[in-house]
Order: sequence, then C-alpha cells, then structure tokens
Amino acid sequence: MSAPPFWISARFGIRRGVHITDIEVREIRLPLKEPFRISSGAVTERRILLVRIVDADGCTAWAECVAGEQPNYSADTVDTSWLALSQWFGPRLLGTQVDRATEVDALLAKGVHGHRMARATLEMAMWGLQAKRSGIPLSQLLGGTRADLEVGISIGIQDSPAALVERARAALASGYRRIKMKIEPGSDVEHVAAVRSALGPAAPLMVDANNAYSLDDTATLQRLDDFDLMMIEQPLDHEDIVRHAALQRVLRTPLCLDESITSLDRAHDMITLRAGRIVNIKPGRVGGLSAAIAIHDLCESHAIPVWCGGMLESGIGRAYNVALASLPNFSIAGDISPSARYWERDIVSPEWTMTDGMMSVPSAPGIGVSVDADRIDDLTVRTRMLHR
Ligand code: OSB
Ligand code: MG
Repeated sequence: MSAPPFWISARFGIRRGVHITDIEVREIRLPLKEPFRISSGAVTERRILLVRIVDADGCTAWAECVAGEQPNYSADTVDTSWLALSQWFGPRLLGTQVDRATEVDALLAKGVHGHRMARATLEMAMWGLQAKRSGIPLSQLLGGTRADLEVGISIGIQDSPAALVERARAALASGYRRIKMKIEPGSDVEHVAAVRSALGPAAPLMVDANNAYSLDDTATLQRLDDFDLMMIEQPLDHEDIVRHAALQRVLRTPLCLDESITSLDRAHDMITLRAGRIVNIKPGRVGGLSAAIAIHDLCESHAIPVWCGGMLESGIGRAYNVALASLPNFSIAGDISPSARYWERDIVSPEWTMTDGMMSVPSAPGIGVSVDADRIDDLTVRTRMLHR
C-alpha cells in the first residue's frame, strides 16, 4: 500500500516520518540599501545561501544560511557552508528518514565539528517543513506565545558622533523599541555620550563591540557605565567566556554574549561563571532552532533574559527568527528589523513590516510568508541540486 498524501497524514496525525528526496542549494546576491559596518568588517551586498527541501509527498520548505562572505563573525562563510551543505549535510539528510525536526540536529552534528550555520540551514528547513505539513504556524510548533514582537535596530559604525546621533534619532522616531550601536576602539565613548545626551535618559540604548576589545580596555569599557545602557554585547574575544566574567565583575552594565555562545554548553558556562547576564540567540550560530530553544529554556530557568539577534537576513531567515522570538523568555526587543530597513525589495511576500515598533508573528501555516521564486531565480548566481 502506498503512503497517504501528506495532507491526510497531517490532518489525521499519522506518523510515518519524513523522507527528503531533493535539496536545492542556491546562492543569491542581494544588495543592502546601505553598507553595514561592524568592528570586524563591512558588507554592502549580501551573498546569501538558500536551501529548498522537498519531501516524498512533494511538500517543500525554504530556509536561509546566515553565514557571511568573510570569516569575521564566525569561521563559517558562504563558501564553506556551500561545501558543507552539498558535500556532507545534504547527502546525510537525503539518506535518512526523520520523524521530527527535533532529530535533525543530532543527525547532522554526529561526528562533526563546527559548520553550525550550514547545519542550522537544513535543521530550520525541516522545522519549516514540519510546520507546513502539520498545518500550523512555525511559531506555534516552536512553543511561541506572543502574537506581536518588539523590534530593535542595529546601527553600523558611523564616521562621527553626529552621524550616529542622526541615525539613532531617526530610529527612535520611527518607533524602534531598542537601539543598538556598533562600537570599536576610537568610536565608542564619545559616540555613545553624544547619542545619550541627544536622545535623553529614557532612550533604550545598547552597544555591540563584536570582539573589538581586550581586558586592557577595561577602563574604556567602564566609562560606558555612565550611559545607562541596557547591555554591552560581546566586547571580548569570540571564544572567550572567562575574561568576560572578569569584566562583568567590574561593570555595572550587563554584558550580553553573542559570538561566544555557540551551543547549550557555552550558555551553561556563561551562567555558571557569571560571564554575562543576557544572551543574544541566533539559530544559525548554534546549529539551529533545537539548540536555540534549549538555550532559551536554560536561560529562562536561571532568570537570564534572551533576545533574538540578526544576521542581515532576507525575509526567509527573518521568518525563522520571528517564530523563535515569539517564545516567552525573548523578553527584550530583537534585531528583527522590517524588510525595508535592509532591502529595496525582499524575496518574500508580504514583506516584513513594523507598526509602532512592533512586528506581527504570522498566523499562516509554515513560515507564514510566501517565497518569491521568480525573484530568487533572478538573483541566483549558482544552484546545486541534490537527489536521493
Ligand atoms: O553582532 O549582531 C551582530 C550583523 C552581522 C553580523 C553580526 C551582527 C549583525 C547585526 C545585524 O547586528 C542585526 C540585524 O540583522 O539587523
Ligand atoms: Mg552581536
């Protein structure tokens, strides 16, 4: 007897596993409206890997790889992830029947070091597929409880304090609930002081250093305590936990770790050593949504708030971030800016929008937005098809 079609198994809850038959890996180019500069590098056009998975019933899901072009945020890049997806993780997923998306992380991680952004891409696609097959929104499948999310913005390093003030003022006026300013040595205390004095004591401000400092800079970082920031994100090395703990002991401002939290174990280390009081969660950085949820739950049990970070995603990656950020302990506005902040035109419809500083969590099944396949075709620079 042949298997029932997926809509029947979804409706009647027949569990018989998902078998992926095809994986398409694509690279697209999507120019940013304006260059984005952080302490470790700048980007003007995003090279973005997308995957599309197809199961034996013909059900499909898209997901996005958040790796950048250069290995400055993570060792993972567009090109290493392309290799990892097409050589290792794609074939492994094609060769295995899985019952639930929660099994994919272990499947892809077995015997593997690193390449979390590539693993996360397929892991997220499987969550998107499971939500679609089950006829429920991804947020519901993940355990989300919020219908509307507070939106934050991440402002790249600006040439002068005045330019940063202008950007931050515009962001506040357009409704953003949290304003993150990128800093580096030489563009820090003076820039932040100018913004605080221009925007007033109530403005929800924070900074992100992307590893640009060392403990030798402790005195500079202590001066940031004067500005009542919500947090200082990842001041020290991308692999460091212990020095962040030493720094946190002499700072009033909470530290938030981003790059250093690559797994549930690292989050546990941070909490145990008191190396930070807040965690930025990005599913791509930790190998997918299962690990992201596990970190969310661990932090919740220790009263550590979390928020959803961003990697300049297109509308596809944003869908996964938004669904994740609807979980209860995401109590701080995420870096989930609307499509128009990044792109002239996004690759999903409807585009992601913000009203009064809030973004709605989609209620449609699956990732909740439709993917513009024609536009993706127009933007594609290479495609790899993998079959069972
Ligand atoms: O550190 O959070 C970061 C973008 C690229 C690499 C690292 C980071 C960022 C951002 C962008 O801050 C946030 C966004 O997607 O809007
Ligand atoms: Mg960061």
